[in-house]
Amino acid sequence: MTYEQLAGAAAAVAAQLQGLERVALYATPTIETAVGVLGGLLGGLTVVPINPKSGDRELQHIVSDSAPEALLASPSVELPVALAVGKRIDVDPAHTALPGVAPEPDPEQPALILYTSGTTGLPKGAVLPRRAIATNLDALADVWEWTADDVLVHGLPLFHAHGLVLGTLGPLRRGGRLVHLGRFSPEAAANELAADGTMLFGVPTMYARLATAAEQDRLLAHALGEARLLVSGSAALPAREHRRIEDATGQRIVERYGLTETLMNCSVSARGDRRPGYVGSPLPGVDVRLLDERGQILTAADDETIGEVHVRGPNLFTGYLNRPDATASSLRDGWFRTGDLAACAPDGYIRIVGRRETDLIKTGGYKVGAGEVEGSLLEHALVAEAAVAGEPDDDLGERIVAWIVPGDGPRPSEEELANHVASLLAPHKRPRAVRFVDELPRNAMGKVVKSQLGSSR
Ligand code: MCA
Ligand code: AMP
Repeated sequence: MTYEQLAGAAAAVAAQLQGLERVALYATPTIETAVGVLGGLLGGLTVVPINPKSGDRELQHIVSDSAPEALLASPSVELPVALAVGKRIDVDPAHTALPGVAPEPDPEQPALILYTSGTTGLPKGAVLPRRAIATNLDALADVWEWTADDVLVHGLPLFHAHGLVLGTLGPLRRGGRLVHLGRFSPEAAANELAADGTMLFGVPTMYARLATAAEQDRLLAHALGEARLLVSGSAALPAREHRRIEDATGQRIVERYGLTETLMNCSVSARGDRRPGYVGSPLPGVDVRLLDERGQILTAADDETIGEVHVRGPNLFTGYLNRPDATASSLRDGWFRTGDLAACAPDGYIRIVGRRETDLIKTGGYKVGAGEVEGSLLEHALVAEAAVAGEPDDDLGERIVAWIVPGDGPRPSEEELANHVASLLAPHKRPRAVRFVDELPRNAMGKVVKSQLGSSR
């Protein structure tokens, strides 16, 4: 779509949303999602993007928690029953209305509510105000020298910050172009970069697959090598993949670090030193500090002393929807506690080394709470006890593994349990391996000791 067509189609959506405050968006990887989110934001509403592959439990939770007054969806999609939100509004890119010049709402007004997993329970809705999105995109433009001349290429899902905020609102804020692949594949990404793409956004799993493809295909490697910027984020990019991409393409990946709640905190700049394992320096306007176990601010920038990353700045969310408890424990005196552990190098570069919570798993760049997967496994009639943890995986970074004590009756198959989770939650939350055990290792309090799961039988 041209900017003129997009403005007309978004105005048509905004016109249908008049008088509403909060709208859900069935965020398929299609142009309708871009038009829908833009229409909502143009109309001054809060948009709640929904993973179209969500299972029933997630849909019920998101709908009851965020209480949207309407749902934006492409006219061609058949919606799941659990998404029976009052009013359905079709997003048709061919519709057009005269773009109005509504005044920009208050910068503190919520623009997006993005659902993100925690260690226990169902995902929490992070409320992102307009100023967080605007300032963060401008800070990224600054460090990446991102302009209207850039053509961004990616195949990220459009219901998370990476694909939607950075990957969709990002190019629009610059007045540049976006080519969404619909579905990621190394070949599709390389074809677009070989055409006129200048930047690629991806999660480490995508770069691992690109590295394998580039090692086998010189033309594909050349296309990656010619890009202005290859940017990785959402999970740690292993140094190995960084080097494989460099060896095959001559191009070094730029890594950046963020969270749904904070958007982007740190990045290597376009002209910066692209060292494997480092996510660069804090973005302009963003304060980052590391705290040790006693809560003392670390002063050593020795690249060795490890502390928890705390972040402050205009990029922060305002809190979790309907969860004052969770907001209060993560956001104190303007600082957000990320739960990530890092060291700081003498030149200010941050190196993320791990996470405080072992119950959070990053798989393919998706954050998944172990508790959420355990809860859905326990809903299966043939499961007596369940424990879930992440294990290293060359492709996904971490894979979800479930330890199951079967109940009375036949033992369920691995596939049956994976499908069960995939139907209640989203398919990316399904266990990739299931291990049946007689009992789970527990401490004196009865709590499962996850570090001993590997040795349980
Ligand atoms: C497989 N499938 C199933 C089942 N098994 N469907 C139903 N039931 C099952 N049992 C389907 C899947 O839905 C998928 O469909 C296809 O089969 C392949 O599944 P899978 O192997 O899981 O997918 P994949 O090919 O491994 O996906 C890898 C990926 C993906 C493309 C890298 O993980 C991905 O898109 N990751 C991006 C995550 C992301 O954007 N995170 C940002 C969070 P289909 O292929 O059609 O889906 S924001 C964030 O982290 C912060 C802010 C930041 O810093 O960015
Ligand atoms: P999410 O909750 O899905 O927004 O995921 C945020 C988490 O992704 C952060 O807390 C980090 O653990 C992880 N993350 C994002 N980018 C990076 C990165 N470049 N390196 C390491 N971890 C990252």
